[in-house]
Amino acid sequence: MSRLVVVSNRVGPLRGATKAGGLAVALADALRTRRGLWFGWSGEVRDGPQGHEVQAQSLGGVTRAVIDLTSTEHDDYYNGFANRCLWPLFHFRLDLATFDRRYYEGYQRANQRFAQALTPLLRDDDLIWVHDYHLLPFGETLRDMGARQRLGFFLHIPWPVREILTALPHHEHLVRALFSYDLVGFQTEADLLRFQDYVLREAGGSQRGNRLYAYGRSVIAQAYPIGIDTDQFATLAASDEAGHEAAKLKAAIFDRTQIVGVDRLDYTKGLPERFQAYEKLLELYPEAHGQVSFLQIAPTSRGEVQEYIDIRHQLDALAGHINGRFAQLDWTPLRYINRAITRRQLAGIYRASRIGLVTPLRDGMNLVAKEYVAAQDPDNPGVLVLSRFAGSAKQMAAALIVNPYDPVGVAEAIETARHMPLAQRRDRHRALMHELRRSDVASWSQNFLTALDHAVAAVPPGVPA
Ligand code: ADQ
Repeated sequence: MSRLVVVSNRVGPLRGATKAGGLAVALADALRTRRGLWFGWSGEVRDGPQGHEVQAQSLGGVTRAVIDLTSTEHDDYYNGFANRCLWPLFHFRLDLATFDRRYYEGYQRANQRFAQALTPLLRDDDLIWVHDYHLLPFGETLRDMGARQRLGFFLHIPWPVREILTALPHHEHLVRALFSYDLVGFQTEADLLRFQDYVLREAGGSQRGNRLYAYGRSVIAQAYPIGIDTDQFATLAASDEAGHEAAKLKAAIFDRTQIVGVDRLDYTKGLPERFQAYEKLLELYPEAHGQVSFLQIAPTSRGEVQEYIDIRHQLDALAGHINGRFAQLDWTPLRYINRAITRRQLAGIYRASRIGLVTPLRDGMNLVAKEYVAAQDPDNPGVLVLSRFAGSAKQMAAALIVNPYDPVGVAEAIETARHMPLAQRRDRHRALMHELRRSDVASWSQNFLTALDHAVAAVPPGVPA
């Protein structure tokens, strides 16, 4: 079996699996099986020559190799092009995207430095798996440096529609760079279709099965919807430790119906719209007053970026407004916690919540929706209210699917969830769990790696360019 090399902007821990999310665990598992190497940014910013050194560390046959970013790289590559340009654009938010040539050049340079640092560590028969929008050109850069190994890429966020993508001054360079990979994976069929649409219509390429031809090269493009560690998470949620967290929460809300939202504080997650839908619920259904309690957990993320500072202020104001308007001496309608919590706490809180609100405006997949379902008690499960714009909505049709831009519709769905009979809750939960077990995170990484194992790099003779 070839050695696996995973490349991602952030490198997960090799130990401490219960603290890390499902993705880090799944990648660490795949790396252990294949005695692999995980390469990327250390998470540290350091100027000066020592930041250029690769720091490597091995544990149980897996090597973790990282480099620091300089402050300029951190500003231009990470905060700049990745998070102020590609992130909003790929989430259909052209209005929030900043186009700055300096950011783009910084992005290219950082990708180059990553490739330079990784090249000496590579072996001829490695299988290289590159992750996410920070590293779109990484494969091309690596090939320019002579790499001939099989190279795969997975995009965790949505692929945008052609009309939005073409607003990016460097769109062609970035798409062309993807053709240096042997296999490109997307979260959903819809993302795949939008990618194909760009290749066929904008790049004048062609298609045969799942192989796309353009720029004189070819690549296999497929959808691989990511999952969670379903059974492991369900076990965690049923554990005594998680039960302890659930009991604490229940003591705080008495026997009110708990509604929960858990997200990174990001404008793609639809948080102001969700708060407004909750306000609408309290406006339309006065009988719900004192009967429901909404807990939103949203730790600050990318806190140096202006658009994230803005959304945080907006949420602070909305939370204050809703509580000011509806709170009673013995009832706080909305509790908003601006902090990260442990996975055990998370599992307990999901399980103690009768309604899970997952209402992003646009999301590659959204793992919170899957975790919420996996954490439920199968005998008395809660109800998931899920945005149609989350990648997970296609696989989770047994949830209550909503349009996050419609506060009345979301309020009505919450009300339906509040009164849903046990038999219906169980049926929906069973259907959702069936799918979550069928496509968990281990099968996601296995499917991708099996396809990459078999991907052929060369363009067969006589195919259209
Ligand atoms: P994210 O945008 O980060 O991921 P999501 O898929 O929901 O979104 O994953 C978030 C993870 O962080 C979950 O495992 C969740 O439990 C955890 N988390 C969130 N808030 C937390 C809190 N307050 N405390 C502790 N943990 C918290 C990107 C894409 C998604 C895609 C994933 C994986 O944007 O669409 O599903 O990658 O591919």
